[in-house]
Amino acid sequence: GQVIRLSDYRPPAFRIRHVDMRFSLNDGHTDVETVMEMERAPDTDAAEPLVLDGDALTLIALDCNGVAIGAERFEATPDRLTIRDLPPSGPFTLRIATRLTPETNTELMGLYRSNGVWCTQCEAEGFRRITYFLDRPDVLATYRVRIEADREAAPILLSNGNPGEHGDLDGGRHYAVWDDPHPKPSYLFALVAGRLDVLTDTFETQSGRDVDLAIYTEPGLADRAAYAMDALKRSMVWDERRFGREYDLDVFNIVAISDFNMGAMENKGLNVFNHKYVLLAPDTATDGDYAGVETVIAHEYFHNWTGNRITCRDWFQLCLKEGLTVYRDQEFSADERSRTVKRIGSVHGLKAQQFPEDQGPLQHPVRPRQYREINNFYTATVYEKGSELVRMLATILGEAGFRAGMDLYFARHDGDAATIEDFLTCFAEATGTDLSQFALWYDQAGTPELYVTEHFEAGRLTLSLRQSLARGAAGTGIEPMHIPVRFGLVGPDGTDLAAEPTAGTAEVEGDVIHLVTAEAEVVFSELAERPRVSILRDFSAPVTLRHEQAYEDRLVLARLDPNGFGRWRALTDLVGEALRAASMAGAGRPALDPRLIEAVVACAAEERLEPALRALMIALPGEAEIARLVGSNVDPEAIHQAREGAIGAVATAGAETFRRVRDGLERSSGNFSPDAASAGRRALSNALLMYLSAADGTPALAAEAFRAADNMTDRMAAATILAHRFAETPEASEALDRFYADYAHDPLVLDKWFTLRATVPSDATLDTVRDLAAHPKFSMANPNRARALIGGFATGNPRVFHQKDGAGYRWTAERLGELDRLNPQTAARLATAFRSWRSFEPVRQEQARAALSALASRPELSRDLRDILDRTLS
Ligand code: BAL
Ligand code: ZN
Repeated sequence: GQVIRLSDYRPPAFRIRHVDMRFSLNDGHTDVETVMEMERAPDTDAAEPLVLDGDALTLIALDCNGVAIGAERFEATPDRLTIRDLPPSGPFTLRIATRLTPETNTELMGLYRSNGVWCTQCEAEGFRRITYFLDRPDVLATYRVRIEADREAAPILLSNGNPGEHGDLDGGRHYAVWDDPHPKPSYLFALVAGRLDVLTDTFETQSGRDVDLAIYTEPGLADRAAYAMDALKRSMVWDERRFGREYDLDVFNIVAISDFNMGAMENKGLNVFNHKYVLLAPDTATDGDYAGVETVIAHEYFHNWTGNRITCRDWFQLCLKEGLTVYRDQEFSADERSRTVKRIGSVHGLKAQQFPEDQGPLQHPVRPRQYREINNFYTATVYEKGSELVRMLATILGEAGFRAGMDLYFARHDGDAATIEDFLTCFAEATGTDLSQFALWYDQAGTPELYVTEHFEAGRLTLSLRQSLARGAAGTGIEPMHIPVRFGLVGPDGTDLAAEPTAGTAEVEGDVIHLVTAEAEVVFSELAERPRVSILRDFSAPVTLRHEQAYEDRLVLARLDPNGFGRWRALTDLVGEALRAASMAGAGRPALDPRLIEAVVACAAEERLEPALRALMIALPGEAEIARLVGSNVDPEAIHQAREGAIGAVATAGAETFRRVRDGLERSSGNFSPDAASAGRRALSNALLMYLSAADGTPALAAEAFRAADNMTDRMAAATILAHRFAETPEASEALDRFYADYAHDPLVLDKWFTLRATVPSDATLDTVRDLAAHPKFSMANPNRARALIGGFATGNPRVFHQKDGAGYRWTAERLGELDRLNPQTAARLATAFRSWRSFEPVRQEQARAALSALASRPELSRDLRDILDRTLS
């Protein structure tokens, strides 16, 4: 495939001011007429032909200013339309007619049908599957869209912007017109038509404008959108209060769709969602699902300003909207729920997803410099690390400085297609800060290591900090960066000392050390006793911390660091290191230090910690996380045994405490509430249930919990314990059968059942996943179902996926080959499960290489999957 480079960026040679579209939707085909008001960009060659993007298109008609363009003046292929001899100056109108077959569009890009509903996905390059266009984000136009369809088949007709006229047509058909007054790039175009139910509400903006809100679902499901609607209204309030951003249309519509490649899409005024991120009921959705809906609803809404009003100049700037919008949704969740718990979750996700990406063959900078397939850059690096960079800006500039920079960004770039340089310039100007070194974070790939040592003598504490960055697969720079290091000096009573630095080579502002050189020191004097150093609080920079700290100090911090994040980190790092050592030592039960076990157990009972935080403190690092800590020559079987041994040890030591704490927790009694505090109690209760079941060694407790469950969180937790820890017991089979019987009609719950079965860490699971792939309810064409089975297995079952004989790899690779023929984007995404293959021991490495090579040798692979495989194998 062709490599697209940032350094080759050129502004478009033509402008499109306004787009008028007519869609005639029919069973089996859709006719599209697009009328574009265009002109040449100033200073471009008057003889330059117009080259429009297409993808699998059929041209039906083409004219300019109302006159058909002769065949000698244009050339149309499925993926390009070249037109010569257009007017050398001044405006002109181009009309293009295309005919589409959304019914056969299994890629789910462009216009397709999901359960009979017509819908679109245009980001990044799907609009070119609807009409020939300058399908690039720096071409902004206003749109007017007229949709015609059979009234029975599609009573609801939606597009971007505000509703215009609508009415009946002959033959049982009707039409609706939509006007979007805000110039937008084509990737934000959307159309939805079909039989849909709706949940409506209203919102009054801070300036007193009324907005009609609507969430559309498949028939009979609108009541499951209530929490999403609540989250939407809270998001609208939050963006006004926190960033002064008000909504700007008369309507805000959301549609929940069954077949969707992404989580959701921020199309202007018409967000289209994977129904997984809209539909909730206590009986079908877990607390994690509720939190996910809140996050995604907020994220897409926040894009209205960070993404839509200000969009990206080109796709290399993707983090400009995604990193910033993730930061905004994380802050929203932190404000709405528990800041500490939210931060731990985000950091956990960053380390699980982004760190392996940054340290493996798919490494790329937050702002990539080149790509072959942009769909493959909707990554944890662009999103999650991108968000961390915005968070560091906020830490470096302080709350007021950050807000001033954001205000300037909104004021200056509203209506623009902007770059990272534009963004950073606003913060630099608003605060008088030189951010040129900070900008390296966007261009240098990899996870910096932060080394910290301490020296204490005669009341004087010296902290020595050093940063280093290894050159990885992306081959980008390794210059020292600006690393904000939040810290605290914890006194013996568990409070922070108010110590000011008295000397050193790094600037310290409040509780932040600004490390801008390769090495620096900070000195604190006249300390009455040696404090415990709590470093990188709140994970103030996305680095790997190498802190040489006495084991005793770490145990103390795990018990009394007043910073909740610091406590969690101290404890889980100690446990992680013990599990890493035990895994590397090979077979045999690990000797977890009894004091560490005691620290874990004590957390469960610590009343002053919110239950959600206690649940996080007592959870042992997962097998994938331990594999990451081991780093090379990884043996997943040894990791599994080590972790199981540690669970057994904690369970035995803690059984009494755990039982007492669990009995004392207020349990839900029919009145389910998804609020954070209630969810936290369920999380703790279920974490304890896992340990109690392990201590008991029988499925009895979990089977009882499964029967008693009155919500999906508890039901799923019990089913997971049964399926994963007591596989092949009658209790486990009974629960799985019951679960299937109760939910076979509910696709979102059925996805959970597929994943639950695919993640059982036992030898029989390969046969299970083979059977599941042939199950009547399995569909490769539905991305959620494919992800539930293939993704669940490949990323959620390390022991069996990485089975030494390579059978797990081969099964996965074969399924990816099948999926690729239907949906390349989803296949490519799932293929990233192989990204860390070189970190495993040699036999598994060879098995993975063989499976990947066999897949890569297929001649008919998509560009998406080929790109991932080439980079993974290189
Ligand atoms: N823009 C793609 C989906 C999202 O990040 O919101
Ligand atoms: Zn986004």
